[in-house]
Amino acid sequence: MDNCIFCKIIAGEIPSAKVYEDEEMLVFRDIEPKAKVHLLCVPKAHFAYLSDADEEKAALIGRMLQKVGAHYHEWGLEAGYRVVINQGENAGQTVMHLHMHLLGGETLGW
Ligand code: DGP
Repeated sequence: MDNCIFCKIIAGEIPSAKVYEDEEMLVFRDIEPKAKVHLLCVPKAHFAYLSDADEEKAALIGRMLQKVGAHYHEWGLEAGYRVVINQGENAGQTVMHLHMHLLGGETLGW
């Protein structure tokens, strides 16, 4: 997708601190961390919103969550983590490529 910053990160055109990659997803450090550990988990296929998820995309999101569950202890999240998906203006979504925030590495407030 032209002009999508996460597509550029996925394509390797913009550098990122990757912690995990497989054929359908990438996990890398957020550039503006809101917690000691703040990762972004991104599907390689571009779509903007959680509400765009048809059955196929919902299954992909499920697999992404499964992979997070299999690997979080390697990423400094072993004491627990929060998953956040922002959608739209009121939630503060700034990058229109679906992503999960993984927050942890410390006790999180609300
Ligand atoms: P959201 O507000 O849910 O759309 O979060 C987008 C996040 O993406 C925000 O926490 C900052 C992060 N971000 C934006 N641009 C870049 C970038 O170029 N590299 C990395 N690593 N993170 C970025």
